[in-house]
Formats: sequence, structure tokens, C-alpha cells
Amino acid sequence: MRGKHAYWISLFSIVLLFSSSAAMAAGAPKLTKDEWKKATQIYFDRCAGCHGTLRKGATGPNLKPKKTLEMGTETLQEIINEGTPGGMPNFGESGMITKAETNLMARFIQNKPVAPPEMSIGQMKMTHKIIVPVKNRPSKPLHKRNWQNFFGVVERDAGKIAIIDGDTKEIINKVDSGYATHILRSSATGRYFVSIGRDGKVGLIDLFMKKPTLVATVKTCAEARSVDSSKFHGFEDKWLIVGCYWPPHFVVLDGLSLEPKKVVSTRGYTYDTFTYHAEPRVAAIVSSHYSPEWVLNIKETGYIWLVDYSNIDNLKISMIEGERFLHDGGWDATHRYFMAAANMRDTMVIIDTKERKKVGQFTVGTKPHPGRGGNWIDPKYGPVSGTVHIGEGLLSVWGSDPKGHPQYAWKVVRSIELPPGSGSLFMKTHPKSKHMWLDFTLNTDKESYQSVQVMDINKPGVLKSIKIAPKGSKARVVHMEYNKAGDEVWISVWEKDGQVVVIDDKTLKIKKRITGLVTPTGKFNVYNTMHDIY
Ligand code: DHE
Repeated sequence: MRGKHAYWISLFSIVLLFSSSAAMAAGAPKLTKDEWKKATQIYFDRCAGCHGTLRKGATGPNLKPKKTLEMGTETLQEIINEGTPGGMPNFGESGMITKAETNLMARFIQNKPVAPPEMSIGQMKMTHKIIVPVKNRPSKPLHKRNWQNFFGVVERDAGKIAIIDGDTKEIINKVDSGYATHILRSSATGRYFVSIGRDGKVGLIDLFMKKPTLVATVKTCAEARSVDSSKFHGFEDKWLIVGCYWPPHFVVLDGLSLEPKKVVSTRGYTYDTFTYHAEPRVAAIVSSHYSPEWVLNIKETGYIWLVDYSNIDNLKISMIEGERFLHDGGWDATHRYFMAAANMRDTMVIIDTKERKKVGQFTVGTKPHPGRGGNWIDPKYGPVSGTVHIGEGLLSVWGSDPKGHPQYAWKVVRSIELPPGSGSLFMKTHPKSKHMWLDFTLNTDKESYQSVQVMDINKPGVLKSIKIAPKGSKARVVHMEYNKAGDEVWISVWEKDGQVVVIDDKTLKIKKRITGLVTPTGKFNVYNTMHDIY
């Protein structure tokens, strides 16, 4: 099995290398084969997420040679080095890449983009590994811990998931999840964590084992960001879906063995201009509570797909017109409405998953980035939801209770100015808490990106800043998650020698620093993730 996996990886590299000679655009700076290989890897790691593998643009602008050749090496290098106010990080200045690499990337992107190879289900099966067969897995937990309050913490650069006991704050195990793991989701029963890496590798972690253990893995594509399980009654833990960036497709896997069952391309025409797009990537995915369906943001074409998994041999897909560049999103408090951010169109799109149609669309601030978003009760407007933004310091709040408060539903009711700058990535609420939390991860001001802001939901607009990074640290802080009881908030200090800081949600005081974590980013509480509580 290992040999087959290696064969597939090396085939992928050979195709990329071979493509280099075909990709030299007329008048573009020349790159050696070694430079091409290195630049291809850096582009995959740092650039493709925002600009697209084919460089057609999405969260970031298009980087086609027609434009980049005009800009020239010097200007491009300056942008890569210093970043932009629109949210592009200062890759050179921050030390993420070296000065020589900023020059290499400036030259690389003046050449033609190369389409990486496709991936068939046969190739996926070659990478499939069952580490603990389903029949050998325990029928009940082999430990006495409160596993529904476990947290899975992504140790991004270590390629591991730290499983932490939320009661004792003890790191129980670190599980190998693979290159640049992006997020975790819980299976419907909560028994399994599913990890998805940027490299399309899926990992299934069984929390019933004495120590949480990886029980199966499979690689479903070259690049991915999202995964979810089948949560509807009667289908609990039966299927998993992986949303890929490249090739642009989704894959249905067996929920217990990870055997690939179905692959469906997302290529097609944009919803508005009916222009063919070769790279419509799958961004956020949620699992409907009203029918056996997954809800998928198809980024570049602007559709929201409802994928019916009740009979995967006769897969039904409904395509709802949304807005282009759909990225992240999450549920309202009732789990009926999916609220999706079309970040480059400054727009939120609301899907009613009971009626299976779009019921709202409105503009917010520059580049909304809610993560899964937040839901709370506003003293004036009743149940509301909100988003923070990458592009400006703003919290947009809209009514999300069409039954009780129809006059405010799907309309922005508050635009709360945040401290100067931009670069918020995530926000978090919990039905039992009176607080709403947000980060400032990509802000340029150190004090801001090392702190989080917390708002008392009964005093809209009054925010308090809490410093999270320890003294002397250069880290940015990112992503909040509540514990099962909703009385603690966990926040990551994102650096090599990183930590997760646990805040008492009542006193707003730091309760514990969980150290020994390598570049912790997202963290996911089992109970809250399986029930979509936020
Ligand atoms: Fe993420 C969620 C894509 C960069 C941490 N990220 C998501 C989702 C998407 C996405 C589509 C929604 C998944 C879902 O709900 O099903 N992320 C991308 C990118 O394309 C982007 C902008 C660039 C890239 O190259 O990947 C990107 N993301 C980052 C980061 O740099 C972060 C901060 C750290 C990392 O992983 O490198 C990061 N993204 C996260 C986290 C979530 C996430 C923690 C889940 C939030 C949640 O609470 O559910």
C-alpha cells in the first residue's frame, strides 16, 4: 500500500515538472527546473488558496501572465514582500518566505499557470489505508473520560491533531494527520473526528480507543479544505464528503472505512454570466438537519449545491444560485438556515434548508469571513447572526429570526466598528453564554493580532480587548471554541512553541495555558461540533 502511495505522489511531481517547459510564457522570466519545482510547492502552500491553482482569482485577484507581465518582477516582488491592505499577508517581511523566494515567486507568476493532474477514484483507492478494521473497533469507550468534551486541536505545521481532555486539560494523544491539516469535523455520533489536510488527505480518529487513534486514511485530491459527515437521522456516521480545491470535485467516502465511493466534478458555468470555469472549488460544507443532504459552497461558479446522499448510486444534486466566490459559512441558531459568505462580493447568502431555496441575500463589509459565524440575542433586534471581515474592522449583524422578527430577517441591523485595521478571521458564540468573541489574526498591529475582542451581547458595540499571547511571544492568536458546558473559551497562540489559552467565560480571566502544542490553529469540541453549536 505504501509503495502505491509513493508511486502516485511521484507521478504527480513528474507531471508538474514536465509541465514547466510548456508553461514558459513569451517574455516571461525563465526558471530552472529546480526553481520551477520549488516555486510550484510555495505556490501550493501559500498562494493557491486565495488566487486559485489556475490563477483565475477568487479571494485574491487573478494572477494571469497578461496582468503579471505588465506589472513586472520588481512590483510583484514588492507586493509579495509587503502584502496589501486588502488582506494579502506580507510574506517576505514576516519571514514566511525568504527574500530570494519572493523574487522567485515574482518570476514564477509571470509564466503560464499549469493545471496539475486529475485524480480518479482508482488513484484514491491506491492511497486508502485501514489501520484498524471496523470489526476490531470497540463498541463502547475503552476509557472513562468525558469524551464528548474532548477537543481536537490542529497542530498545522507538525501535521498532527492533539486530542485534549476538556475536563482535565491534559493532552491525551497526538495523532498523525498529514501535511498542513486544515480542519476537523465530528461524525454525527461524535465518536469520530475527521481531519482534512490541504493535501486532500482524510484521517478518521476513533475517540473510543484507549487513546484516540487514527483508524483509517485516504487521499482524495491534491488540495482540499473541507469535510463533513452524514448527520440526518438514519444515516449517522454512514457517509463522509470531502470538498476539494484541486481537482475541483467532491468525493463521497464510506463513513467508517473511508473507502472512496463516488467522485463528482464541480466544473461548469458561473451562475450569472454562464461562463465556463475550469476550477470551481468546493469551500464550506455543512450537513443538513432537515433532510439527507450536504450543503456545499461552490466557490467560483457561485452555486450552493444540495447533495442528496440518501441513494448515492442515484445521486441528486440541486443547484441554488447564490453569489460568486462563496467561501465559509454556518448555521443560524435553529440550524434551519445556512448563511454563506461570498467574500469577494461582500455578500451573505441565506439558504433555507427546510424549503431548500435561497431566502436572503445582502451586502455586508469588505471580505466577510465568519468562519462558522455566531448567533446571539440582541436586546433590540432579537435573534441575530453576524460576521467579521478580513478587509475592514467591522462586525456586521443581521436579523436571523424570520418567524419571530420578520421585519429584521436577513437585513443588516447593526454595523459595529471594531478597533482600527482589519484581518479578523473568526468569531464565536455559545447559546449559554452572554459573550461574542472575535479575533484579529491578520491585523498589522501586534497588540491587535495578539489579542481577542469580547462583546457583552446585552451591550452591543461595547468591546473589551483581552491579550492572549504570552509576554515576549511574536505569535498571532487565532480561532475560538467553547467547551461543552459553554463556560470556557479556548483560543490558539499560533507559533512553533504554541499554546491553547483557556478563558473563563464568566470572569474573562485566563484559566489555563495548555503548552507543548506546535502551531495550533483550529480547535473543535466534540459535543459542539457534532451538534453544530455556536
Ligand atoms: Fe481556512 C475553515 C479555506 C486559510 C484556518 N477555511 C475554512 C473553510 C474553508 C477554508 C473553505 C470552511 C470549511 C468548512 O466549514 O467546511 N482557509 C481556506 C483558504 O482557502 C485559505 C484562505 C487559504 C489557504 O491557502 O488555505 C485558508 N485557514 C486558513 C489559514 O491560514 C488558517 C488560519 C490556518 C491554516 O489552517 O493554515 C485557517 N480555516 C481555518 C479554520 C477553519 C477554516 C480553523 C474552521 C473554522 C471553524 O470554526 O469551523
